[in-house]
Amino acid sequence: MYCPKQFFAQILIVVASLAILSACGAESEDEDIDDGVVTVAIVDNDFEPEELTVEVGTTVRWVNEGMMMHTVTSGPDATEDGLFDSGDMRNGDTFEYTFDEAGEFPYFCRPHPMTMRAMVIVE
Ligand SMILES: [Cu+2]
Repeated sequence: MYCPKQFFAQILIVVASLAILSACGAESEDEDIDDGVVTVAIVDNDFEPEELTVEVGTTVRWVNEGMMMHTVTSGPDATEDGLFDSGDMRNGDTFEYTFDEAGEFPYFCRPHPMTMRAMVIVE
């Protein structure tokens, strides 16, 4: 027998399930690798991961997840070499750089040069 109330309840369940599924889908966009872009997290006070190996042509995206201000500044031994510099990054800010040549690319954070040093290795 056709029961409109039951039919309506089933529609509600389907709609609710779709809403839950799409919410999960949105969360999973924050993966480490997304469209060939590799993400490095900046926290207080560290780069995660500190050493990252990527292929030539990869874009690395740094995301400041910390509450303090940080920078992504290229150079060995916390000495700027001028290849890249994010400028001041506050919580939620991002910076991207595409590595078009193989090599080792050390970088650091200008406000925290003693503790925040990391490296991108491009192969
Ligand atoms: Cu810092």
